Amino acid sequence: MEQSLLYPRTTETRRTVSLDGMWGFQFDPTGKGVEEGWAEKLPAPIQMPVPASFNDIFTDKYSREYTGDFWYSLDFFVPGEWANNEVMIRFASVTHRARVFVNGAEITAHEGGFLPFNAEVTDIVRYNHFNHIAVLANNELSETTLPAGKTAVLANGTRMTQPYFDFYNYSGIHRPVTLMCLPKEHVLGYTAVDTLRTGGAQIDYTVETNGSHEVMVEIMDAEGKRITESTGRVGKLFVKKAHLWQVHNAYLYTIHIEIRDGAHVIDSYSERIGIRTFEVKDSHFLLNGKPVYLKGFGRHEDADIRGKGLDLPTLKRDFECMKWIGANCFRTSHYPYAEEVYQMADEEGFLIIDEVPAVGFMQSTNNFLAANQGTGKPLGWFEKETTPELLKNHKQAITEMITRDRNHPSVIAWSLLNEPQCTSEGTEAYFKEVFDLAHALDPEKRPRTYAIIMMSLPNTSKGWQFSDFLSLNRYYGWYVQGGYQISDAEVNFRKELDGWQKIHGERPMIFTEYGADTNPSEHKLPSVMWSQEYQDEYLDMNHAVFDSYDYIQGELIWNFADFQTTEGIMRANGNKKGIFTRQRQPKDAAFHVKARWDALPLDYKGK
Ligand code: GCB
Repeated sequence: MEQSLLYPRTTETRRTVSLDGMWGFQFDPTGKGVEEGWAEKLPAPIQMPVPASFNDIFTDKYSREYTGDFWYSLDFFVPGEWANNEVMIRFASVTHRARVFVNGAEITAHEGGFLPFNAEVTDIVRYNHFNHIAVLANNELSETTLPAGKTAVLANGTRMTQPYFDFYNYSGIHRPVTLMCLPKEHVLGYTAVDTLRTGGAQIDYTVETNGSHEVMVEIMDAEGKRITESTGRVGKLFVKKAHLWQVHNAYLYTIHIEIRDGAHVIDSYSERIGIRTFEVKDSHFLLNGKPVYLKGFGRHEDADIRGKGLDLPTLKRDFECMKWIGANCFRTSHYPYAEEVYQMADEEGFLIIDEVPAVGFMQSTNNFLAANQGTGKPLGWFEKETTPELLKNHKQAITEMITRDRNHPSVIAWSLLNEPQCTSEGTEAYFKEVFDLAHALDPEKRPRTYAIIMMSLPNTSKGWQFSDFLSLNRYYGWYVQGGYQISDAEVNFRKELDGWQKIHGERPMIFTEYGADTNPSEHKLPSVMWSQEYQDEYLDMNHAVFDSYDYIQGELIWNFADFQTTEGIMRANGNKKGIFTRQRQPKDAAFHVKARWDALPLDYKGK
């Protein structure tokens, strides 16, 4: 049976209690916790907020950079009236892996730091009593983890994370923890696929339950009025004169699912859904059959103090900034984000390219600067002894991401890797497996893509044929021929695009990254790299290039906001390519980009 990844909701038949708040916390550098009984009682715990990354809470460097095992613990109460139901504890994410113990017994384990999992505790908890939960988490990276990296050991014996990617390895319980009580027979999941028909929309649905009682499905309009219903685990619903979900005009219906025994409701679950279609056709993206040009950003879950911990005020501010600047799309670079992000995008009418944490798939200390990429020299990332294990973890992450996110109208595409090394022989076999899996798992068959690294060209990259649309990360005028050489950068950029133009076929192309590091306090006339003036010039050059190729159908700037990275000579306390600062205030370029995006029609280059 698949693990239910439904969002936790209280309904007529379901109860939820938030376990967010202050938990006990302790590092376990020698990994002796299990043996020494820490699952029952943590020695000298300090307090740690959940959800949050632990890193930037600390004032000492050892704790901030800590790499290895660490524990969280909490006493929680289970109501007596919940006996005879199914009781679960749901973690929306623990980075990067977790083992969960309740009242001393190990209940479950989960690999991967950006997707949810449940610990079923029905037979372990004491009802009408306090119970004890302990989570043994670990934040180490390897070449089989998503994301990939390694752990170095300093001469003094301290472990240190070395990510193969360009964001800080924030760690902890990053998203909400929920205690849930479900009826023993309950809904595990559902799918709903829309087709536009004369006079309305058809919704083909499936419902999965863990029992055999009858299933009923209803659709309610935004006022809560029931407009259509059906019975059965598989069926069709028809919504007359359907109010379609559109960019920045997001009409939402509610799907209501019940398991019934005659008049008795065994389980009920409701969720807001949008009716829309999305497809790639003739080098265009079509939303409800009409062309859309994608404008927006690659983003990160990243903010002061809380790191990658879910923070609703920051999230809301991000959407306000994205609306203000005229964006309509973002990529969840480089991992699936908190479920609340997708819910907000559903409500606000934003388009999401949903990315699995397959980043750092390259032998390089920072994947943004892989000097030998594109030379045709085999690097062999997909031919290692460890590749089968990596593929297994990759497939698990894809399965969980698509199962979790498949019903969001905002999710228009799956990004299955970011900047993998893709010039060697094993690339095609590996890519085929992950691209086929995404297609098989998604009843809507959303288009699939991956972000192609700089210098990886049509004749050297072996993976691009698998993509339904092409996504390029390009830094002409920044990593390549920056500053006074920008005119040469433009020439070479156009040369590359002329090459892709010959072979892209029906596939549209978008830029999933382009950007220039910019210090928000730097003004310079004439411009120099890192000044606000140069960020504008860099964007102008890139936009002029995009505007001259019809098959380019989208521009996602890197990055929405400045974000934290590992320290080093390439980064001045983080990556500064944000159009907004880390505190979500505009750099000069924000006004520049707003002027362009406000003027571009939604169906730009649609004819
Ligand atoms: C990239 C990576 C992204 C980096 C970015 C940069 O190609 O995909 O994670 O942050 O470049 O700024 O170098």
